[in-house]
Amino acid sequence: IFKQTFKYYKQKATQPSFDDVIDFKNARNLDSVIVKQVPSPSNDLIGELGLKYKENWEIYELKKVPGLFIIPNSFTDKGRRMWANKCVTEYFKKPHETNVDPFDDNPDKMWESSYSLSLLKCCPIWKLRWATLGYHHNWNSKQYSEQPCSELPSELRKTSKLFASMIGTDDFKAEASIVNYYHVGNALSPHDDTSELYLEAPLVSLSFGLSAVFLIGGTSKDQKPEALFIRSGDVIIMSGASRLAYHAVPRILKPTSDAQLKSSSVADNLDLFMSHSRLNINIRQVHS
Ligand SMILES: O=C(O)CCC(=O)C(=O)O
Repeated sequence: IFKQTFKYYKQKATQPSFDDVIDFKNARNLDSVIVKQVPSPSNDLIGELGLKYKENWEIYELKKVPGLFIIPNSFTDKGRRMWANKCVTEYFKKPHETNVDPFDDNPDKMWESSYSLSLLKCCPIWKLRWATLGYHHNWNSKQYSEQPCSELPSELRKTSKLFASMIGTDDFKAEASIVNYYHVGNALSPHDDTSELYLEAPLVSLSFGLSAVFLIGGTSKDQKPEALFIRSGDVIIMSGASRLAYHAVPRILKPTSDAQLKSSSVADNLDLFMSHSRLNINIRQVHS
């Protein structure tokens, strides 16, 4: 039944109905969630990590998927730019691993002549699908490297620790991160995350750029998943029972306005890229 729902939201022939999708921005289907408030982090940390100043932070938990928390709209515009910029200028470079390693000898080639959307689509940056930081996850063997391939950047460590502490996990150790790069038409098939050797720790996931439909069910594919919109700046935490739940990203939503700006600088290139892409950074603890 998970696969059916996945196919429904992934379909290209007709646009699926989003009536049942939990939507925090437009306050739809929020009877499926429980909300609680947690105190705001320190101002220093908020500034450094590009987070929003809020008196209290609201955390939502899915009633049907206990342990799945969403903290919507957590980053400022400047913060989102900072994170997006790191994904497309730093996180794919050696010693981190990516699916486009041949370009690592000259990472600046990633952006070569990307001054319009059609040119951008020819750039190596458009072919980037994933980067792994810290312990490298081998996609075929589904095992982590014995030693970390790179140091996990401090902003990833601090952000994941902060969000883990919001759900009461104060000893989270950020050891591995996967950055997923998506464009309209891409999807991530139903899967569970069980490669980590310690599965009690939560997984913290940050999203930037285009919105997506995210599905999360239970430990069996026979369980009907819940569908929710994930938007730029939303944070998801998978903990407890939901940590082992099947999940998927069937659909990346098209840009609302057709951003076709002509770019002449690196900053404009980032805007062009981000208005046609979704970035997901998830941070994991591998060992106990
Ligand atoms: O892109 C997402 O929001 C989910 C990513 C994910 O499930 C994964 O990397 O295992």
